[in-house]
Amino acid sequence: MNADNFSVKICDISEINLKPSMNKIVLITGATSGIGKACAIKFAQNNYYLIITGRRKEILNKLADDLVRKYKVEVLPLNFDVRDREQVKANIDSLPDSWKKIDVLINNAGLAVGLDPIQEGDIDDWERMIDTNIKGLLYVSRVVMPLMIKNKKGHIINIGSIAGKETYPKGNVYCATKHAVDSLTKAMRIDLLEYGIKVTQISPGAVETEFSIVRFKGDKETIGKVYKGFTPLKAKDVAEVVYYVTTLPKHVNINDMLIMPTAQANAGRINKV
Ligand code: NDP
Ligand code: 8X3
Repeated sequence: MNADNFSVKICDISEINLKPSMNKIVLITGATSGIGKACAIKFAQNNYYLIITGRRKEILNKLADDLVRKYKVEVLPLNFDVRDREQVKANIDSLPDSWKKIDVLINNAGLAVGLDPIQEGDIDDWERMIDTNIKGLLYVSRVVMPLMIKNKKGHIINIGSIAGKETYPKGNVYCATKHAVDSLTKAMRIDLLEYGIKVTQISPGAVETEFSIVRFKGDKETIGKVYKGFTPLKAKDVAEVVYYVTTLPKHVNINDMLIMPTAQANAGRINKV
C-alpha cells in the first residue's frame, strides 16, 4: 500500500491493547460526505473504531482528525477509488491484523450521474454508475467477507435506494445498479448464512446530500429544484437507522429497510408545496 494512505493514520490499534469486546470496528466506504460521513459520526459517537474511505484525500483526512479529536476514537482513513480493484485489495489487505477484525462493513460509496431517457443516455455516465455502485461494492465486499468469515462475525450493510425497489422515468441505469444492490444483498445473505454474518440493506428515498450535485454535474438551477417544497431526509436520519440495525441481539437481523421522507410516497410521488 502507498505509505501516503497512512499519512494521517491516527493509531494502530494493535499498539493499544484493544480488548475485542470493548471497541468494535466499522469500515465505511464513501465517508467524505452525505450518508457515509453521517454514519462515521454516529459510529464514532458510539465508540466504534473507524476505517473510513473515499477518493477526496484532504476531506477524508480532515474528517479522521475531527472524529479523533471530538470522540476520542481511533480512525484509519484509506484513500482509494472503489472502482479500482487493485487499490481496494491492496488497501484492505495492508491493514494491520487488529484492524482486519471488521465488525460492520457499510457499503455506501455510490452515485447517480445524469437523468436522461435511456435512448439518449451518456455511456460514460452509465459506466461510472455500474463501476461504482455494483463493481465497487463487490470489490470491497470480496476482500472483507473472507475476513468476516475468518473472524466468525460480521454485519454487512448495503446502502440501496428506493431506486432499487422501483424504476422511475429517466432513472434507468441508476435504478438498475440499485436493483443489483438489492439482489446482491439477498445473495450475500444466502451465501454467508452458514457463517452467521448478518446482511442488511437500507434503502432511502430522497436524502439531501451531495448526491444531486453529482447527478446533475453541478447544474445549480436543477439542483436547486430537487429538494424544494418538501422536507427531504437528512444524512443523519439514515445514519440513525444504519446504526440501529447494528444494535440488535445476535439472533435478530433486519434484512431490508426502506426509509422515506414523510412527504415522499414512492419514487415518483413527492408532496411538494
Ligand atoms: P454523496 O455524494 O454525498 O456521497 C457519496 C460518497 O460516495 C462520497 O463520500 C464519495 O466520496 C463516495 N464515492 C463516490 N464514488 C466513489 C468512488 N469511485 N470511490 C470511492 N468513493 C466514492 O451522496 P449520498 O451520501 O447521498 O450517497 C451515499 C449512498 O446513498 C450512495 O450509494 C447513493 O446511491 C445512496 N442513496 C442516496 C440517496 C439520496 O437521495 N441522496 C437516496 C438513496 C440512496 P469521494 O467523492 O470522496 O470519493
Ligand atoms: C437516490 C434516490 O429517488 O433520486 O437513490 O433515486 S432517487
